Amino acid sequence: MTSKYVQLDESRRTPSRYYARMCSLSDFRAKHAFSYIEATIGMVILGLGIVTGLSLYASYARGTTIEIEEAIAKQLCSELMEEIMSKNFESGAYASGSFGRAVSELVRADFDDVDDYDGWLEKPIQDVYGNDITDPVYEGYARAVVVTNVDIDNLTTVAMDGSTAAKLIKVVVSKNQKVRAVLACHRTRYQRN
Ligand SMILES: [Ca+2]
Repeated sequence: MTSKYVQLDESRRTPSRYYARMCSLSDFRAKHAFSYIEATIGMVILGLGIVTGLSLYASYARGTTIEIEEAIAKQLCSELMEEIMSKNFESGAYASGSFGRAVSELVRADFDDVDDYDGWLEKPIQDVYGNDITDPVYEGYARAVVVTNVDIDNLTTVAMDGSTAAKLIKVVVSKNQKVRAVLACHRTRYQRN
């Protein structure tokens, strides 16, 4: 009985062990092969993720920089426009319809009417007295002004000097030669009913 039992057991166990060992080796190879593929795919995905992430971050940083520059430019636009709008429509010392600076109006502090600012270019940014502003926040910025006579009945139509009671004032602020803000306002000689 014992002998028979052993034979039966060996005949059944030996193939099983062999099969088990063969399966383990096969599984080992399969698992390792799969791991290499997974690792390769993982590295590719990780690499793509890093590249995409860096690209998105660069776009975000660039967008943030432009937004900051635009905010500063809008502030510079508003300040200069307020100054211009506080001046007279035209100089009382000259005939109605006269346009541009008088010979004596050499510096900004001398400007007394809105068209004195026509062709004004400021780089670096200056205060109202013509002093350069050295704050590094404003480094690289420039302000330019264009004043145009426009038809008072059609404010988009350019008019001849002396023929109209309306002027278009445009302030442009750029940073390193790139326009970051534009502000346009109209000024009339009088308030129409
Ligand atoms: Ca003037």
